[in-house]
Amino acid sequence: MKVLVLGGDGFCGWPCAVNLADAGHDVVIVDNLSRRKIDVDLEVESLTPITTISERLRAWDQVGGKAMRFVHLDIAREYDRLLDLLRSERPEAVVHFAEQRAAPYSMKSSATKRYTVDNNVNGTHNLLAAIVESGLDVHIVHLGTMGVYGYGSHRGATIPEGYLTVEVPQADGSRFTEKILHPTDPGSVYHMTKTLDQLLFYYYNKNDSIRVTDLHQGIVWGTNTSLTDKDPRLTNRFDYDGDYGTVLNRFLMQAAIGYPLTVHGTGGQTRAFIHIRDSVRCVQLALENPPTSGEKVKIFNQMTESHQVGQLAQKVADLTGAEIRFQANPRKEAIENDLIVDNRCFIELGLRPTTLDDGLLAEVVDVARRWADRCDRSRIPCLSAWTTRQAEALRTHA
Ligand code: NAD
Ligand code: USQ
Repeated sequence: MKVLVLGGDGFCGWPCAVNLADAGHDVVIVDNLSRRKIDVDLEVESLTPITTISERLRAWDQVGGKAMRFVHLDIAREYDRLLDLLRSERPEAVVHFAEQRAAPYSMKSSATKRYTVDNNVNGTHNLLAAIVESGLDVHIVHLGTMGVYGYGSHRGATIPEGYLTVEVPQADGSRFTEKILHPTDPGSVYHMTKTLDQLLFYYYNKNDSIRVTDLHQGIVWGTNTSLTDKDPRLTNRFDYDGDYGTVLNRFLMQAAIGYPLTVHGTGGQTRAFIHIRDSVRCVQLALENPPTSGEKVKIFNQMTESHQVGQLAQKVADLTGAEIRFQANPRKEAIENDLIVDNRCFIELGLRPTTLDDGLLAEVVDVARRWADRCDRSRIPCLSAWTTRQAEALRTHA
């Protein structure tokens, strides 16, 4: 199948592109390399040394991988080029990773809030409008987030895969039932853009019958897959800094370099997780099982397990002997929340979840130890505060 992978130079996109090529698909990576430029602005680098996209593609060729092509294009700002690309490539599917994905980065300043909204909402809308204008029947597989459901109390209810069945009371006392998009409750400007994406998909699916699978993905951990491990030039990025590093990879990296594990607040926050190998597999499963014509947006919860942040820290500490240090929470988020998630769609499609107990935690620690001298410790603290109140708390507890 001909597939455009938007954002295919990023942390989730690169191993996904390689996996799809390996599975025999004809892959074109589309990326504006903005993630690499943000690293330059933030004066930080991936813990693992990553090569340029050209070098990555050369290395992939040399290890015998099915050739992939690269197009440098900004999907949020270059609408005409995006439309031309769709018309010339005529893909059967587009995998859409191309968004600014860090919640802390999105909350740093009004400039990063505006950039995140402009980039993410325009990018998704441009893609939808261009598919309609091209007249092609293209299946979009979009990387959304578990965070669209929010991390308040769900009072023990299981989060369904996108749609909630509700009863609507009528004036005459009767009730009818309806399936609606699960209410959204974003916790950052970044997460808010994903809830807006959801609505864009809903509308274009209803109006133009665009086929969409929206993957509500949890926090991705790990770094490489068996394919990106084939050559050092294929190595995937490993974000550890206070803006882009995500919690479990940060804890594993911190343990590797002897830095106390940075638990925000009480550590009672529960989040959903998925290993990068499963993330890659899920995208392939979603691509190869598209919605039928006229089917409403398919929504899958792309996660394999839920954990409380404090308990994760304890697990990493037990494994490595690391110290845990509780920090003032830079985020405005619930002190504690429950999170029970239905993920049957992928299990039924054949996903066999990789869990924390499968020995891969130690593998990430090994990767981090190997590159420990590339770590800039001054970039580890999370300094992006959600409101002036959190900023004040950070200053007081510094
Ligand atoms: P990333 O920042 O590493 O990769 C995103 C890629 O998209 C980058 O290569 C960037 O240069 C590119 N990009 C951004 N805006 C673009 C634009 N306007 N035009 C072209 N390219 C553009 O992020 P990631 O971790 O790989 O995440 C990919 C997707 O998966 C995101 O949409 C994110 O929201 C979602 N997701 C990520 C995680 C996670 O833990 N990393 C979890 C859930 C969902
Ligand atoms: N946290 C800590 N210590 C740290 C870093 C984070 O306690 O050093 C806490 C945060 O306060 C938060 C939780 O860990 O409660 C998760 O933070 P995170 O940065 O790991 O994840 P998040 O901001 O939610 O974002 C990441 C990705 C995003 C994706 C999302 C999936 O960056 O692209 O959408 O995970 S989810 O969380 O399921 O919404």
